[in-house]
Amino acid sequence: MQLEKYIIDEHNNELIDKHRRNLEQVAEGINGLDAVLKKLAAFNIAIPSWALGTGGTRFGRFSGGGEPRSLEEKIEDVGVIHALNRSSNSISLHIPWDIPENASSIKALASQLGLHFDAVNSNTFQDQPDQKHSYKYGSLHHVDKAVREQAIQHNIEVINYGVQLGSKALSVWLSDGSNFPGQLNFRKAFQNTLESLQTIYDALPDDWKVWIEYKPFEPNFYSTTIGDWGQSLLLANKLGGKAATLVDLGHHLPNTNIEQIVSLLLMEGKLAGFHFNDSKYGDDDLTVGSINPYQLFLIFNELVEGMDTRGMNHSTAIGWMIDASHNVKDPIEDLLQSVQAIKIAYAQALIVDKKALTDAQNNNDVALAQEILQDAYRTDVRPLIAEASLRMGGALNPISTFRRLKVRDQLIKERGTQTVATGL
Ligand code: AOS
Ligand code: ZN
Ligand code: ZN
Ligand code: ZN
Repeated sequence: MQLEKYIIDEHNNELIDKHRRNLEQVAEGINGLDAVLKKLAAFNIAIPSWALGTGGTRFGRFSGGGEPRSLEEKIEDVGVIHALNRSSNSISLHIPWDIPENASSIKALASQLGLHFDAVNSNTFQDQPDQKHSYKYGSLHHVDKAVREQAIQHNIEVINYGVQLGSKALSVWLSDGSNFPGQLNFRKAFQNTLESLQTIYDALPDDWKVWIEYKPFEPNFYSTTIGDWGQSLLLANKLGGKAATLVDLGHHLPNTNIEQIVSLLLMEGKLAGFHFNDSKYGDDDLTVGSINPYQLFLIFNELVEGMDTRGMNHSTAIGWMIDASHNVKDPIEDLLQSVQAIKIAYAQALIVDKKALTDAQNNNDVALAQEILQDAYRTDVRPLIAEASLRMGGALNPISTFRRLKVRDQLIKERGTQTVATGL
């Protein structure tokens, strides 16, 4: 299924008068409005292929109907999202949940929908039916070299798929760790991981990156071999310039100051990018901005300040991805909400009065510094997001348009009600 632009325009026409009034109101208080709108229009966030089915919690799968049954249909769904919000022009594949067997036709389908392929993800946290060695006790860190070799080969295979599709990065998330004290020699586990990653690193094409994700716990509950940003950064520094640290927002212990981590990784040139989501307890993978939108804003505030200081292009310098999904929402609506939340936080960060904030910091005027940040955070920037979308040919209100056009009903008609997509 493909959404035609004229159908989106029709719905926009019903909303346009109200939109113009709202925009006028907020525009008044914003310096350099046009520059802000241009940045918002250029901003895109990759959609994870595994979020398009109603997977969500790992403990049960409940079909919502009309879910993608193949990689082609996942790409079509991202096409729908992108047609609506004009901010989701890429998809991130997870191998072997996705097998791009016929790369050239997959690539052609994507580019016909204005999409390209973001980072490819490897999977050495599950055993596949045909594999020789088990990952029960880990993969790249495993005590047995044969298991490490198998996991290395899988990562190289993922790179090869990615090359055919035009991806430029490999994301590695390891579930490697231990459940009980004494189970592992931490140092040897780390060294094995480094050695394995080095072999994968050496197989990267010149213009590729490897992004190293960290996570404090789950599925292992005593130690994780790449457990925090320090361990990821240590690996990335040892590997070299093509390696960097990927920050998944849900991969922190409660109340961790993620914005500070982001600021320092950026300073070091080692921030690979993000897996955006939100959480209340752990790696909940909830819709971005659903629990703590202020934290998201504070992260974007560091990003904008840090990127501007380093002269980085906001939209292309790092990887912007979502890693969220749940089974009580329509996955497309859920992803549309996540992208909107990210764009709202980004817009709020763009309108922070940077000069005034720097002055307040230099004068130790703590109250004023807070006022400046919260002034931006409490601005309703939604008309700016809507305007940027409109200018790019998208919907003023992507979710209402999705509902209005009864997209899910059409997908159910096409694909049926009992569809459970592959993935976690
Ligand atoms: C797992 O917790 C990580 O967030 C990974 O990014 C993983 O590959 C992804 O969530 C798919 O399960
Ligand atoms: Zn993740
Ligand atoms: Zn995760
Ligand atoms: Zn997560």
